[in-house]
Amino acid sequence: MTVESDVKIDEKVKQTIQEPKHWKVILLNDDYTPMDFVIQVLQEIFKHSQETATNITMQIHNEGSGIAGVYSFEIAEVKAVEATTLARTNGFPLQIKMEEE
Ligand code: TYC
Repeated sequence: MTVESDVKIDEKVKQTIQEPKHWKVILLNDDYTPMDFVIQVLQEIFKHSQETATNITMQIHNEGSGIAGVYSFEIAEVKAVEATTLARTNGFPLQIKMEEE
């Protein structure tokens, strides 16, 4: 004896696509890293103009910290490492942190 049955599969696949999170790269003030070096880092690594790099540097100097840029986690991490490496190579204690937006 054979039993036949038609089974209908009514399946909905739930798919949610998450936008990648944004990460702030934040530079912290210290007493030893020269202003010109911070301006150079903001221009070379974070692609700021001379003017915005100078403004951000002054903000860090006066208020304690400032945002260098906002990126995906991977890009933020690479830029933070590049900036830290450049600072250490030059003997400066510049501190950089990342924060989720
Ligand atoms: N405070 C430093 C000085 O007077 C300048 C400075 C700016 C250092 C920004 C770090 O992230 C920084 N030379």
